[in-house]
Amino acid sequence: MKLSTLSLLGLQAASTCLALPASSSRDPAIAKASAELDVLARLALQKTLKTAKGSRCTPDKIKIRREWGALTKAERLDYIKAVQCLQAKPSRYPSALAPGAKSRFDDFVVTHINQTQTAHYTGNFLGLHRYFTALYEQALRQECGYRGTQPYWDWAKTAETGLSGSPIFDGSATSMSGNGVFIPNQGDVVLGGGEGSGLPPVYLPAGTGGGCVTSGPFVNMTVNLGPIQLDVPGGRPQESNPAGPFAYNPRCLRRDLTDAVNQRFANASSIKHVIAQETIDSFQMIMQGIPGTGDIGVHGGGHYSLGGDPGRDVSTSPGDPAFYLHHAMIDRVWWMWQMVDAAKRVYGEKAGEAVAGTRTFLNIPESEPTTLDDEVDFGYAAGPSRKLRELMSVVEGPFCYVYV
Ligand SMILES: *[C@@H]1O[C@H](CO)[C@@H](O)[C@H](O)[C@H]1NC(C)=O
Ligand SMILES: *[C@@H]1O[C@H](CO)[C@@H](O)[C@H](O)[C@H]1NC(C)=O
Ligand SMILES: *[C@@H]1O[C@H](CO)[C@@H](O)[C@H](O)[C@H]1NC(C)=O
Ligand SMILES: [Cu+2]
Repeated sequence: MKLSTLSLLGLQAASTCLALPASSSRDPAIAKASAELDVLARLALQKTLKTAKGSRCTPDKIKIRREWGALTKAERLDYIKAVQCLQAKPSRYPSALAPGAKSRFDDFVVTHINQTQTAHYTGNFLGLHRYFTALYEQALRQECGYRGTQPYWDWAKTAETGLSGSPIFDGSATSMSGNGVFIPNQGDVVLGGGEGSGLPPVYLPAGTGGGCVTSGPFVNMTVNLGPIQLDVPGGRPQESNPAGPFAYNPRCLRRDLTDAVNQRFANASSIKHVIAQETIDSFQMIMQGIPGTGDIGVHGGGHYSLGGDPGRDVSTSPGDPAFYLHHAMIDRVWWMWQMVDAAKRVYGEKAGEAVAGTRTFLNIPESEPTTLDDEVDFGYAAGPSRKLRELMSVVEGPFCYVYV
């Protein structure tokens, strides 16, 4: 595809992807934020294509990641088929190391579980998850014959349509499966606020499901690993499999779609607010939610609006195949933020420019600052190991893609 066609495509995408009616019932602040986001996405695309020109990632090679609803039904089915294929391929983990890993899909869950404390609220959070999502996409392509790209979940869209009304979660054969069976009176999900944390808890409403997923392609899927740190409704303590983090624990996929969480924490204004941050430190903190503020950020907003098991488990969350659509959107928002000031925000070495934070979850226990030379390694799941520096641009290092 030619560069000119591509930029055109970007321009087109921005105007046609306003699938929502510009009706007067739309919240004007949301409508404004939404239009501003479209402009930012278009600018990010144009700037990225300019950088890519003359590099190894030439315009004819560049892959285009799209919003789920922008895929044709046939493309959605291709993606679903590839995920199911990965779930049917044998694990590469030695069973002594991870007895619960039964498939290639599970391999990614294992390595994510193993790195929870060194990959969230850390300096590598964004780069590591970018690589994780790309390697998953690569596994779908190389091991399962998928010819498309990793689609993303635009939370701003589902905040307006409702989750179960969206093509991602409507439970149809071309969705990522819908809600879980409704469990009444579940009670709030209470996050944090543990004794000694010194922080007030966050109360999230439960959703309209809670039980096993009842429809769509993943209705019979088995979640094999976890739970590890599963937040459950009713203010009960987090659930954790006593047999250990890598033990085999087959159970159904649960969902608890929660529009209120999506709308409150991951609407168009929330995304706009994240991208408006000046430093990488505030960008990544506001994205994940600053503990004690009551805000779980767009990252938490996506995870907790999906709900269920493993949706509400920070460790095991890739065990729900919708994880990768969520993290593609996280990656897209990071990319949009980077491209506002690419000279600083991609490789900048000064404080606040491209990387901030340390090697441990909220710096507990205290650790060294993350650097661009830190290694990102996913064990038996996929590789090779890369330096964080290689993961900073979507058109350099191992990557060659853009979002429309
Ligand atoms: C978890 O990570 C450690 C440290 O990198 C590694 O030694 C261990 O083998 C990993 N375990 C699994 C199950 O991946
Ligand atoms: C789920 O399993 C049931 C019972 O085996 C089967 O009838 C149904 O077709 C399966 N659904 C999907 C989407 O695989
Ligand atoms: C949209 O998100 C912002 C920031 O996260 C929040 O303050 C606001 O209340 C949300 N809007 C709605 C309608 O919930
Ligand atoms: Cu993660």
